[in-house]
Amino acid sequence: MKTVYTCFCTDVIHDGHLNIIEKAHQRGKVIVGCLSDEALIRYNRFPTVSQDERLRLYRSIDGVEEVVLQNDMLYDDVIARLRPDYIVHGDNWLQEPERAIRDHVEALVAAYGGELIDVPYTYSDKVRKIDLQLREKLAMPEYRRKRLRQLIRMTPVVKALEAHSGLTGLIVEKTVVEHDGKLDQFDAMWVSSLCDSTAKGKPDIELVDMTSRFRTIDDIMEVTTKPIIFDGDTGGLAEHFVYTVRSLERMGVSAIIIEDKKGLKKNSLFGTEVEQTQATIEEMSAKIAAGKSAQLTDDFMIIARIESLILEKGMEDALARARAFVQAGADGIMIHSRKKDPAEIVEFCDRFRAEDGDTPIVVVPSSFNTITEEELAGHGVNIVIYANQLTRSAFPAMQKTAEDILRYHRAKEVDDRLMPIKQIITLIDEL
Ligand code: SPV
Ligand code: MG
Repeated sequence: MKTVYTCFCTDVIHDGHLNIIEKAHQRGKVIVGCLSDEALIRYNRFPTVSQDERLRLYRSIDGVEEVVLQNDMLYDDVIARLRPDYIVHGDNWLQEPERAIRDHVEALVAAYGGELIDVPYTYSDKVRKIDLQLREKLAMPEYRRKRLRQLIRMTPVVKALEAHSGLTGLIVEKTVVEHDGKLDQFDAMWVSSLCDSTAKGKPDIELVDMTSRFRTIDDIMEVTTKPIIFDGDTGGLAEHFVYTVRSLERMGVSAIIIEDKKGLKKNSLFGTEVEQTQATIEEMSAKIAAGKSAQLTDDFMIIARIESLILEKGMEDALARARAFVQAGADGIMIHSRKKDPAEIVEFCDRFRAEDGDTPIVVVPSSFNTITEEELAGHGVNIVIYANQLTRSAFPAMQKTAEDILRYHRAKEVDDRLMPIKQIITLIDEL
């Protein structure tokens, strides 16, 4: 009896999957692989049901002999173990970026005389609708809100990129790349105060009010499903902060990060070049505690951001604050630095982790940008935020275009570096 292997990464079985099982069954004994959560979130979209539920679901399909867990999006381990005569997959993976995975699998099976079969993908209204329903489910506040905590458990490091509009939200949502044969994508969005303010042409001094910041979140939420980490600046007065927490929680935001500063907040990357006042441990702890007692779900996170290294108050001060803020109820600690050398961040993370193995650590490597996500994770970091890179890449490109149109009195000279009109009008999916 021949063996046929297919790997699923779906939460719902539709006609397309049944067709694949049928085609597989015609050739022999069907073994279905269930892509693990950790691999799935890089390869495809976030699961709406647990790994165990997916295993159970696949086992219940008629014609499936065995279900195994596939821990990597590359099939090396599973193929070495099972040596299936055939591997069957929908032909949608002939397209980029999945094509790299497909070609890798083809080479693996060819090496021992196996065969890869690309089954025509089932494009039907029913399949399209199921796909849309899954997407909508992920966008619902109750699913989106808890997703950050789920991600922290599922993946060694959660990767967030800034978004300040529907369009930048879509970039975070949809960008998938193939690198070294594997696919990768961002996990979450960071609604940066710097980029939200900059997009509105305003300074990053808590001038853009909460109503306006919520409007930005709403624009992003309308077109995305990934979880949102909100940059809450100082959080304002504790009496106001509790309302912010409730609003964000209701909207489906996963976390707010508040920094231990008071008075006129300036952007941290100014460091000590401008006057900035750090809140006392007691003031910040009281705000965290007020926020925690206002929140209604277990999903939402209040993360305390420590500015001691930015304000040159020293490592001991940073660590003392971390301890106190966790004690006050903080669900995570963000440690910030504007040094190019990551040494002080690494030292903080190592020392904090030595005494606290659980509390998530968040870092924003804008200045210390040579250290990799993997290295940061090795020092106990759970969330890496790329806080402003989309804004900083878009602005010079737009400015150069404006200058060149003025210079040449026409737009021909800039056309080569523009997205084609045809592409921009089809960039946004319509329902
Ligand atoms: C932001 O993105 O607004 C931040 C991070 O707060 S930083 O600009 O590095 O202070
Ligand atoms: Mg900010």
